[in-house]
Amino acid sequence: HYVDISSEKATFAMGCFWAPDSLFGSTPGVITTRVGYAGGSKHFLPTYKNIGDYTEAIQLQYDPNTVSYLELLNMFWDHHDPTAKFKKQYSSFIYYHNKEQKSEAERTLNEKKAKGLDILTKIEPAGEFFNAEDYHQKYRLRQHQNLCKDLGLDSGDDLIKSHVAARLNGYVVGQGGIDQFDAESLKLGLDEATIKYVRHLVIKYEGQGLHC
Ligand code: MHO
Repeated sequence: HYVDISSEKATFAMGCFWAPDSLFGSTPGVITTRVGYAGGSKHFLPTYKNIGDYTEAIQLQYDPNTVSYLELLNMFWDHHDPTAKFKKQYSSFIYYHNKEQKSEAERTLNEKKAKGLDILTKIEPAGEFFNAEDYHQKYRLRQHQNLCKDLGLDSGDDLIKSHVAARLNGYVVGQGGIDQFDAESLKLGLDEATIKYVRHLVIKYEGQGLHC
């Protein structure tokens, strides 16, 4: 049956983009994810090897009826250290897509500052987002080439556009947890063998957190 899903974008930079790709990928309401480079100079094409003044970032497409921007912001704050000084590649940014996102981002940042935290996060309008190289898309899922093959996820573009890829990229490192996986594995259209393979990984890594 057809479900009309409205979607919005959110873009965050919170260090190496592999971890947030898994974190958000298995979050209910997140539809697709892509990792790339944001916030740098115009007329420059950033790559991983030649990133210039760009920052590693993640862009989500999400259903605001299932997950709110505020919930995503809370995950942003909770899953990196916004007080740590890094080179620009790994710096903390919120790139807003509209006025509402801007004011919510500012409000949460001011709350942190009011607690005395020296927050280095910058809030900027979302500009052009350059997809990272294929080998960075769904980095954790890609470590299981058998899965990608079975699911027909061959190219970086497949990995960017696929909802199933977004979710599995979280589940293979335990994000989302086993109860959530069991509740949605059939809805994702996974076959029995895939479910068995992924289940084992969710159980193995659940609660271990993310690293880069
Ligand atoms: N420590 C990781 C960071 C990769 S990340 C996509 C590495 O250099 O392999 O910047």
